Amino acid sequence: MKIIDLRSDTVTQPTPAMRQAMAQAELGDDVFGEDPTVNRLEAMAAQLLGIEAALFTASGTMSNLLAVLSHCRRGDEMILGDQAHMFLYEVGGSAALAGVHPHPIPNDSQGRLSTQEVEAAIRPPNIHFPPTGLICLENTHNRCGGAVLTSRYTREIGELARGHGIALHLDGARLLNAAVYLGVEPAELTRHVSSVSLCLSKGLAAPVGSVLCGRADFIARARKYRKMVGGGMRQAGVIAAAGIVALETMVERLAEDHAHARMLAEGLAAIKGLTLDPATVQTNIVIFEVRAGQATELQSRLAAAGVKVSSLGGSKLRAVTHYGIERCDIESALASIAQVLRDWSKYSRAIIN
Ligand code: TLP
Repeated sequence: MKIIDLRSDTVTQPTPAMRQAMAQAELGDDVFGEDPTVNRLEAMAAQLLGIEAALFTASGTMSNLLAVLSHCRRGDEMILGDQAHMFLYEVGGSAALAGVHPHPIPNDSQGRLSTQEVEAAIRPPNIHFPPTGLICLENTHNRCGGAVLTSRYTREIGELARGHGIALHLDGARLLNAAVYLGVEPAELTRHVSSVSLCLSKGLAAPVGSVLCGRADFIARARKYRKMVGGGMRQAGVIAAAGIVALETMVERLAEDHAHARMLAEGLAAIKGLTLDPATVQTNIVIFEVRAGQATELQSRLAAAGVKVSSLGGSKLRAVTHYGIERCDIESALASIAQVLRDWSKYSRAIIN
């Protein structure tokens, strides 16, 4: 049985060109700033995002943590969405390691924060309050089904942050999906932020890594913090080489993942027992619902039928399209999912009767 793995775009395998580039990469000690391949990747990422400097890190989680450490002081507060990856899925690192208190406000279904609510959450000077050190956005928004933030919206929050002298960090793990969806240069989406983290190991298919981009002084601080958290990686060019190939060759093809996600969403919406609105699917993430409390049960039934998805708990499941998933995989996943739901409803009827 062929397994169709839609749990995440993190499961992608490196391309043959990446493996070749990794084997041939010129290397040096990156802690001394002497790895030419890492230096080249950092320069490419900074240029792509129109930002002064970049730092290669082990993961998206590490980039986001370094951003918090470098923008804030211990005891500061950061405003972010209640559905943000940085709030929900990064092991509370901002609180545990940076000493920064999260101040979550609601994300709307498009992954946005309301400007009024952000403004209201900014702390005025008061002996009782932690100072607001950072505001965070996420583009595309993972928990909000891969929703895209536009450059206009990012500018709105950027201007608000700047007006209050507060840094704005963008978790851009899938920023290039947003740029491809909108048909804009990635730099359009980063013009109004102070820093951005971009993952190389999701839809871009590199095996490891993320880049954190920002002003040179910010990146110098982040570099020091990266060493502190054990992220100084020595001959890291061996993995950065795959990141270079990712940026050079894997961006345009994200459109295929988006088309596959749309096709998957339309198919899922037609299956009895599942609900979602396919029109809301913009990029490569599809969130769909089953009856309340049954997501985990459905996830294991689907896995047994060779289709792996993630359960988000309660009624929600997530499927992510990526490099390695073809149109025929979507067709066969849909056929298996429909069969699993038919069998499950027969079985439930049998139990009830
Ligand atoms: N997301 C993973 C899981 O952690 C949930 C996934 O499968 O989607 N920002 C965003 C928006 C992310 O989606 C992720 C990973 C990260 C940051 C963290 O990246 P890594 O896994 O490289 O630490």
